[in-house]
Amino acid sequence: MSQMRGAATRDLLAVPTDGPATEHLGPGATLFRNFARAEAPALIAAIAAVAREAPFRNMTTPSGYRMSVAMTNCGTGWVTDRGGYRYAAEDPATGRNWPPLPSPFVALATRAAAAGGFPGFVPTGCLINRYEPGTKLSLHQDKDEPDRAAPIVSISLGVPAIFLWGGLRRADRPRRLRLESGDVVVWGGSSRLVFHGIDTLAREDHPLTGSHRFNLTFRKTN
Ligand code: MD3
Ligand code: FE
Repeated sequence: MSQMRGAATRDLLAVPTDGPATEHLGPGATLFRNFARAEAPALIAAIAAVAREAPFRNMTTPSGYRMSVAMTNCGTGWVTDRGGYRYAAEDPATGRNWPPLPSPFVALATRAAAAGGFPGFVPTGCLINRYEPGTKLSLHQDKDEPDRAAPIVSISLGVPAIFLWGGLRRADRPRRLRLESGDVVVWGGSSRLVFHGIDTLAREDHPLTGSHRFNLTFRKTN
């Protein structure tokens, strides 16, 4: 860090890393710590802009449960309700298209995917998850994308969380992995269908997001 920066900026960039910058997690799965750290404030501003057009909401699972994680989308959006899971161009809450995917973030996701061994990844949608203290995401597989050869690129922002990273069977005991603001994970290949989730979010304060954690998942939805 030889550049001159203001103290506030330096505090946001110079952060604890309790592990190598790049960690191979499994076949096709790579964690890039702090990969999106510099872009985090812009990503959070973009999330706020999306949420003004397409507010966060707690969707309902096909079996009727209200998800504790609040969600919105840009690009093609992931939706769940009593009718099932699907990707849709329109936000069912407003009947309007989801806001467009900001092109700098498409470029970031493409760059991360290439670093993870998936050159040419062009996401068409981004699901935005918002966690508050006490919320969690139960173990699940992401199976709603038709092109399983395409990876999913995930960016964590704000309060750290424990990612639960299981196997190809629901019963496989998950590993626990701490994901911090700016961390990027690329999930592809034979890791694409692993069961995964997020443990109950602790009550913590983060300088960029307060008590919230956000997660962006960039996906090829067609
Ligand atoms: C591994 N989100 O939106 S991101 C999801 O932090 C989701 O909000 C979590 O699981 C979150 O579906 C985890 C990491 C992630 C995302 C998608 C995956 C890991 C994945 C798809 C396949 C395998
Ligand atoms: Fe998932």
